[in-house]
Parts: sequence; structure tokens; C-alpha cells
Amino acid sequence: MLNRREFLAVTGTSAVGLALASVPRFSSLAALPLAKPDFTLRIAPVSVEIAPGTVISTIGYNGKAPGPILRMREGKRATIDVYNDTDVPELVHWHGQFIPSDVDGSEEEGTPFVPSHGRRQYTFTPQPSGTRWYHTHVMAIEHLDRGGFTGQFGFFYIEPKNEPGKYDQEIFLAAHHWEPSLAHMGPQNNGWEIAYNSCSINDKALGHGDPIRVKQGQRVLFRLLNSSATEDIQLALPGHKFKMIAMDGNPVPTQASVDVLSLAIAERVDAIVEMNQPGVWILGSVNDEERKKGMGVVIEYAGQSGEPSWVAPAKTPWDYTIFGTQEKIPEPDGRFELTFKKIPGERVTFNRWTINGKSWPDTDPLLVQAGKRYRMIFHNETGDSHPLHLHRHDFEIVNIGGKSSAGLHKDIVNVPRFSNAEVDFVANHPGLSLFHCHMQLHMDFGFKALVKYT
Ligand SMILES: [Cu+2]
Repeated sequence: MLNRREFLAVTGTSAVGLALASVPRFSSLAALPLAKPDFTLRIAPVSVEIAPGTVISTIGYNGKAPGPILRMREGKRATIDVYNDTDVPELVHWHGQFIPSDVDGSEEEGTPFVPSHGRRQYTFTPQPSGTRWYHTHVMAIEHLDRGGFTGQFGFFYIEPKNEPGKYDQEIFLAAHHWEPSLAHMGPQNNGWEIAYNSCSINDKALGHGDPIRVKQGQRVLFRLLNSSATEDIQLALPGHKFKMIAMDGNPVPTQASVDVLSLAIAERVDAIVEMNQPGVWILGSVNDEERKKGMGVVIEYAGQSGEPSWVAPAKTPWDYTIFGTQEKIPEPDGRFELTFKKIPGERVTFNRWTINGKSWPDTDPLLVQAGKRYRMIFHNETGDSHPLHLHRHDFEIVNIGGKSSAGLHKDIVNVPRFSNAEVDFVANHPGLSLFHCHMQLHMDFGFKALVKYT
């Protein structure tokens, strides 16, 4: 793929371009309630050495990227102080949580920014339980040192009353792409895309940092996150299978096992691996080039040593429906037909994206009434897949690419290219809720709409 790319001279590491008024340090402190925080996040520049000589200069949380794993208890109110030591206003989005719009971390919903060199307190009651994540929700536009391109992401685990499935080790792994630059890819009329120089799982590229140490016979629960701004990933661990426990934090009705995990942008997977093939292995991207750039981690059995092994898995199409059921889904009270199209950037700018012929901020709001069930019918008339996200609610997948499903609740649904999908949501969280594609270049260039309660 790389040899077909024509790299532009422009890179994303340019200085901040927006002339944002700087406010005095901690100017907002006086306005804060006095609640003692359960957690503190500090947004600040950070250097992450993902491999010897490969130092990523980015923005992170608490001096790290990814940020700390925040463990909360479902239903137990939590307060998080967020300090912003950067020169631009920031937002922290609590992805996959049913929380009020004013703390959800979305400008479009009216959440206030964390001011530059200021502080803001987020207080909410976490629900539902499961593997969620927190991340910045600012737009990047042409600034490849902002938004999802940065190290502003971390796990946010909401402990349920009972943990489904027994396991011996719990491992959180967040995959990310680093060092973005603008590139030309795809057809002649296509707009700018993004290429990356390096990748990591957590804060290390493949082959660097400590391996994950396991023992034969252990059941290891992997909580995986694709925190990439723009790339879907596929991961495999040769000789082992992943038994799916939860997708996007929600337990799946059918715990099917697979050789390869697909994670669209912002998706999470909780999967159990039985360690029954002693050796030293690579858990990594099935894409050779991406794995060489660092997308992987070494799994080392006790008493084993040597170079880690990689064996390419057989190609298998990803199919959400094997984790669902074929039960009957109730008829919705209303339907939204949504057609997605691309306005090509013609190699001189970014592509633009439309929902029913309109780009944000002109997209029509989806008007709902509390307590009712709605079906979103997606018509993807573009050559890209789109990881669609609805804030403050979850989707139940009804149909994906012509296959029906039930019982699969997700907060991201990746709609394949030139294909259709149907998802239901129950409008039971009044307040503005943002619906958007989670691909940074798509959300920043028009692919957004609001769900409004009437
Ligand atoms: Cu998209």
C-alpha cells in the first residue's frame, strides 16, 4: 500500500494555528464546586518513547499516553477534576456512558470546554458497566497534533456487580497510530488521507517494553481498544483463539471464538484466550506493514524464550452477527433513513461527508420522543466503511450488510463500504446526543448530526 502513496510535504506537527485567547492559569477555579475529586486528569504535553529513538511528542493525560486506567463502580457517583495545561480548550468524552449532555464531553451537545490553562470538574454516575474509554472530543481539522491524533485516550472501566467469565489475568491493551502525515491514497479525485510512521499497543511498539507473561493453562482476559484516529485494525495471536465476551463493553449473547479480531475505530473487545500453545508469540496486526511499524505486543509463556513467532492467519471476513442471536426484535416506533455520501477533495483538500445531502452544522436533527424505540437505517454510498457512534445511548444491531441480528448492543457500528445497516436505539436519555462517524477526518468534515428530544 505504501508505495502507492504520494506523500505531501505538509505534516501535522506545525504550530498551533488557531488564535485562541489565552486565559490566566486556573482562572476558572473560583467557579468550581468544592467536591473532592475521586480522580484527577491533567492534560499536558508528553513525550513517549515507544521504541529506542522513536519518541512521540504529543498531548497526554497525567504525563502518560495512554492515560491511567480509571476504574469506577456502576451507579456510584464519581467526580473527576480535569486540568488543562495546554494552549487550546479541551473536552473529555466518556465514551459509551449514559450521562447528561453537560458532562458528556461534546461541544455540539453544549458541554463546556475545559479552558486552556484552566480546570473543570466532571461529576456523573457511571452506567452502564463494562469496558469504556475516555478521550478528547475536540476537532483536529488540518491540525494533526490535535484531537484523536494525540495521546489523549485511556481506559475507563466500570465494574459491574458480577464479572462475566472467570479469568486468571486481566490485560488492558490500547492500539494507536502515531506520527501522522497527509497522504494521497485511493482514486484520482480523492481528497487527503492520513499515513502513519509508527504504531504502539499501550505505550510501546512491538518488541519493546516488557512482554505479557503468561503460564500454560491460564485464561487471560484481554480488554482491547482501537484508539486510532482514522484506522481500523485486525489483530491475531497465532495458535490461539479469542473467545468473545463483550463488544464495546456490553456482554455478547453468543460467546463465539475467532482467530482474528476486527476493531473499527473506537471499538472495544473483551475476549478470553486460553493459553495452551507454549512459546513466544506476537499478538499483533495481521497487516505486515502495520505490525512492522509497531502494532503488536509479545506474549511469553513461563520458561520459554527466543524470538517471538508470527504466523499469518487465514483471511476471514468480520461478521458481527455470529456474536448475536436470531431472536425477533420489536418493531420500532419510528425510522430514520440516513444516506451517506462523499464529496471528493480532488487531491487539493480533504473530502467532505454528507448525511442526506447535508454536512454539519446543516444536517437535519433526528427528532425523538422519550421512551420510544427508533430504527436508524444506514445507506453507505461511499467506498469507505464508517464507524458510527451515538453518544449517551447504545445501538442494537438489527441488520448489517443484509444479515439480521439481535441482542448485540454496541456504541459503535462499523457500516461496510457500499453497504447498508440497521440499528435500533431506545430514546431513554433525554438531552442532546451527538451522532457521528468516529473517523476523525469524517467527523471533522461534516459527518455529524444531533439527536434531539421533543
Ligand atoms: Cu466515516
